Amino acid sequence: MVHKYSVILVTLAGDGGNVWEKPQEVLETVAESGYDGVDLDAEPDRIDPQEFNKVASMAASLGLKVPALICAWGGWHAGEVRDLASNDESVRSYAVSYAQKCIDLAAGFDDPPILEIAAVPPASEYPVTSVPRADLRRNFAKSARELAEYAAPRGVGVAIEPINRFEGYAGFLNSIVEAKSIADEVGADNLGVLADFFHVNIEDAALTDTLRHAADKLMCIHLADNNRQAPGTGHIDFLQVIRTLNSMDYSGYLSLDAVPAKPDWKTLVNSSISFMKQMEQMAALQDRIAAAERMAPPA
Ligand SMILES: [Mn+2]
Repeated sequence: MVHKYSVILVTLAGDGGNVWEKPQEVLETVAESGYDGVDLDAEPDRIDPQEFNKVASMAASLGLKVPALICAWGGWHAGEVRDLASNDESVRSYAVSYAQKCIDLAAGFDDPPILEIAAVPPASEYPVTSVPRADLRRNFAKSARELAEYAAPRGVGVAIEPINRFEGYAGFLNSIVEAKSIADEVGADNLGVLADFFHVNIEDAALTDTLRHAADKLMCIHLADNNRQAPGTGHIDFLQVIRTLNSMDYSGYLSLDAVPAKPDWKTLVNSSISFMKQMEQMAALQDRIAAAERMAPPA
């Protein structure tokens, strides 16, 4: 099965691949490497709409879709407090209003991208958050419901990305199991989960079991090896990952989310998709070998 791949462009920005500075070079590199899309930053108040539209149309002219918009959550990603799980209602509703503007941005596309949401505190409280986890869950579920309701008539999907305990709330919404239970509880058709292999590798059980558990709620994948570097450079079994996604008929994107971009952004972009395409070929080869072995030998 042939899967669809994208690159989260903000992951390249700190290592010489800033799409807002050199859109042509970045987008051409991604397109020529064989990707199907690019995930753009969701910063409607910070990125000039003209600049955003220029990059989006340049991507389209190179045959690249925009499957997802990437929000920034938490103090150090966002430079301001955007906390969908906050006990402070004014903080929570500020985060919801930011996400609503991002949904409006998504709705402007012919084929609207998915929006990624997460629970990230203003500052890490590892190893255990001081806010009661039941409060965090209630607050986040409320935000997720509000956003799913806002997004539905605009044709936008919302995907909950669990974040590992060191970056997110330590003890809350670190796992796919918890994200899926919130998506199930809210019960909106346009609300699902996003599996980032770096976070999943830290917090969940076996990766392939986790993908199967997410099942039809799995909207998007963030692609990296366990070391958050190019797939194939760590110890995740990507052949099994591909076999699992094939067995699920997964039709979403795998968006490269390896940070920082090492050894350099172009090598990361190039080598990641060539490795994944080789895994797809090996999975197909396994199937062909099995098919050949089921056939009766020639008389
Ligand atoms: Mn991610």
